[in-house]
Amino acid sequence: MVEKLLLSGDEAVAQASLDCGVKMGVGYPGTPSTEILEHFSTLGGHAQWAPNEKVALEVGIGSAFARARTLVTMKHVGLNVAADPLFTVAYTGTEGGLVILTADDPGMASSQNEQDNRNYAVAAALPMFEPSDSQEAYDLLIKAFEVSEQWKIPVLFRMTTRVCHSKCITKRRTTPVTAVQPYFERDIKTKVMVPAFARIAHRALRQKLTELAQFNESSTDLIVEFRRGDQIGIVTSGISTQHSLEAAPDASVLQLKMTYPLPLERIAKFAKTVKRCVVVEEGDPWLETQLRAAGIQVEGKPEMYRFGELNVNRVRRILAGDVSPEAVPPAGKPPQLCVGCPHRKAFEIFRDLDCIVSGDIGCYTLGVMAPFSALDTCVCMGASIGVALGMRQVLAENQARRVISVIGDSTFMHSGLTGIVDMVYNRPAAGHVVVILDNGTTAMTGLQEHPGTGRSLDHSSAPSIVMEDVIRAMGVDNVDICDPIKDPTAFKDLVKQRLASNDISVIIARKPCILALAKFKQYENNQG
Ligand SMILES: Cc1ncc(C[n+]2csc(CCOP(=O)(O)OP(=O)(O)O)c2C)c(N)n1
Ligand code: SF4
Repeated sequence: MVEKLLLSGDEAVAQASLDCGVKMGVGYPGTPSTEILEHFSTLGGHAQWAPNEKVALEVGIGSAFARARTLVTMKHVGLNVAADPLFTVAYTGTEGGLVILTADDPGMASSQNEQDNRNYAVAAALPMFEPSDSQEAYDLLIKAFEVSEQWKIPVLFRMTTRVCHSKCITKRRTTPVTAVQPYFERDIKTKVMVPAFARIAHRALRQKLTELAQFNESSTDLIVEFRRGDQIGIVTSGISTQHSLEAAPDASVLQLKMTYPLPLERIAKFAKTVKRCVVVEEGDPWLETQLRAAGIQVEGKPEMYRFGELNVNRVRRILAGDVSPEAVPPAGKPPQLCVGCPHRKAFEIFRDLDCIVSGDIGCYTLGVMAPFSALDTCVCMGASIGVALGMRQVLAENQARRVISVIGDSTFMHSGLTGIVDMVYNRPAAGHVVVILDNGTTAMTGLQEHPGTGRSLDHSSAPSIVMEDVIRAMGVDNVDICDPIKDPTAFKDLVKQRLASNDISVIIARKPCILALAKFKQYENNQG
């Protein structure tokens, strides 16, 4: 009997990973991908958080070099962090299946940009799959592993917020998997990317892509044609498939599940069977550009639909060529730091001291909101330190002295350490002050563990990196730990004193996130 489960796209990926014998799940939290590894771990799979996405991919590459089926997960911007190993693992390939899951966030429900990671498939020359619901997420993940192993190539698996978080009935496969015992076999020419070997590998990669395009062209399950009329044809993928099927009941729809390399012959054939062929896609005009470059006559969408998510109504408007202003959704309640959040006191103090706050990404980004309005820059994870150091190097002393870096504990482990290295190495004349808001968790993405919490992904006990020890060892002049809630005056005086000196200083404001307190207690109890 086929087991049916009500699963979100993220849960379906986790279930498929378990069912197809994934030995290693590794990633870094980020909405909307976080639940995948958490669910995989709950199901009994081996899952671990890496300090950041680059390390996650590198761990994944090693595991796949050793022939283990490996899933690496991250949100879309995480792939920027992991881009360095990404481009070269395309050359080396892996013996074990390697699927790199990127969860994109069109509309920026919880992100700093809405980059379209389909561009990475072309840039890194990697095959890409795009499911449109949980069942497809389940089936395609298994397919992605099969393709990865057949061609010894990593596969990009692109999900978007709606697919990650919407639930639907998902049928589980029952075919047992034959587990491969991981082992490593030396093959220097394919695994050591010095120029002489990389030149050969690049040609081999292009050959694999030619074969994969043929595979896609001749597949029976990766291209689905919904034949419903010959006036309008829609070429689409991912969640836009669901919107298109509902928005245009008389249109024929060609759904692409493997979106790179594209099955151009099949698409060209489809386009000829309809009077008007429209590409419906969220984000960049990525598909449209590729089809046009291949000489296929398609219409795209007006520029206004490049921004935000699509929905059924917006797809109707695209098909009608409607560029009239869209109804503005009612403004929701703006997000705020929780009442009792320990970050609050720190931001009151930065505001009162008129600091130029070089901020970072986490709950504390909300220090930008009233009544604090105490965040002057926020670019990407870890940037609070580098950006502030750049300011300190060029500003006149009266302004330079006001610059302060504010970063969370998880973000510090992710990409703050190298900022400290720069602070010590390229010491600004007026020194610098970094404040780490250490609330003992990765609060913003749902209270995940990180290398400093002393717990693993499943919240069991683990070794911990003691940030103050590491920072002291790096040669920072002053490293102080304080509790801004218990003694706000002492915290304020300390910040003032450090800003006035030419020292390089780190102040760790240590106070647990109030939403995490009960969980911390529970983890302690579990560990006896
Ligand atoms: C490259 C990248 N990866 C992941 C994320 C998702 N993300 C945003 S902030 C954050 C960490 C927040 O934790 P912390 O710095 O400890 O701050 P807190 O929310 O606990 O205050 C994560 C994982 C991101 N924005 N960018
Ligand atoms: S979840 Fe925790 S860190 Fe985030 S705003 Fe609430 S109390 Fe503050």
